[in-house]
Amino acid sequence: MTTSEAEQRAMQRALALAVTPGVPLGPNPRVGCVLLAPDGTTIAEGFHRGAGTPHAEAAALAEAGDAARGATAVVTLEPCNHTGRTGPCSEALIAAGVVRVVFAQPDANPVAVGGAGRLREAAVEVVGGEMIDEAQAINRAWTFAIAHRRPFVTWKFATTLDGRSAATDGTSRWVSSRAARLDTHRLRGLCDTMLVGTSTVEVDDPELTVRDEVDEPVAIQPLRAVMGLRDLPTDRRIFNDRAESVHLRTRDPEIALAELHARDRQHVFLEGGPTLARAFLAAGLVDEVVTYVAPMLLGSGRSAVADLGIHTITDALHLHVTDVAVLQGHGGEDTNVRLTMKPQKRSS
Ligand code: AOF
Ligand code: ZN
Repeated sequence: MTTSEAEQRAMQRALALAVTPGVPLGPNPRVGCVLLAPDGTTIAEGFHRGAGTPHAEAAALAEAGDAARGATAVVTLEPCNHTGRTGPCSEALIAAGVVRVVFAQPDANPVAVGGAGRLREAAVEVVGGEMIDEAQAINRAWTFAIAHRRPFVTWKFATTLDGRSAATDGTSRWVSSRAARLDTHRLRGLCDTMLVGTSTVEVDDPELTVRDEVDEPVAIQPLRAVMGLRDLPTDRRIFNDRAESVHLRTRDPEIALAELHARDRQHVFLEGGPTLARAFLAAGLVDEVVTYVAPMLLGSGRSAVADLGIHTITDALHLHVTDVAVLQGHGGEDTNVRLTMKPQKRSS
């Protein structure tokens, strides 16, 4: 079944509504909805404002009132079919007299699944998959976490030109420039979990909060998770009251991610040291790598990742570059480069 030009325009609008600034990045998906009259004009719009608030469809229906009868609902995610924090949107659309639903991304969430089927049962016309790529990109981590039953993992590190993340005396401030550090905070803010190992907490004592240009913590902070078996002193900065923190008593990346998934976490920002990085890489649990390269040489010192047991070049772990950004230095600081990469899955 095809969609009309008015429906395609409405989907563009619904995608824009979904990413309205201020809407939290999780744990719920960001969703937009536009209700169209039979002549293609807009009756009402809605978007989801975060867990516990009405779904996008419900928000649009509330605005439309009786005008929803005979309407087409254009929505970025397949309407849900469950009673969770709110009621099922499939039933709300049927009750309101909506006759046609165009959605982008199917909902694979096991608790919500089945909306399209329920609507069809009630003789509502349903078209799925319209602008699906754009819709999935909006909720990349949410979509990934449902498909893989674990959070998406971004491993971030800063390095010198010769692949060192700290000098031999352990000092690592300041490998990257201020512009690169600010950029890191922006990326931290796009995740819902910061993850490091116990040794990073012992040695570097990072606060792991997201801070703005004037070094003030932003309003919504990711969970700060530390993994490892060792006990930690409670006076470490990671345990201060500026954000939530949790100690995951395991060294196993898979178990750590399972625990975070159980807490509804969908995007982990891995900022641990070389040992933790190796554990995640060896387990095939790194989905994205973000690297800040500083024009600096050390010649010795700690590598960004511990020994991967690779002894010949043909065994190298390859990454595919998806983005390159130049972070211009200010006030005498040099330019840094940010590489975003995807690890290539190994056949063996
Ligand atoms: C949303 N907003 O606009 C739509 C959602 O936490 P609950 O009980 O409200 O349910 C969340 C699930 O509902 C979500 O994971 C997704 O599968 C479905 N649709 N959720 O938060 C929306 N349309
Ligand atoms: Zn819903």
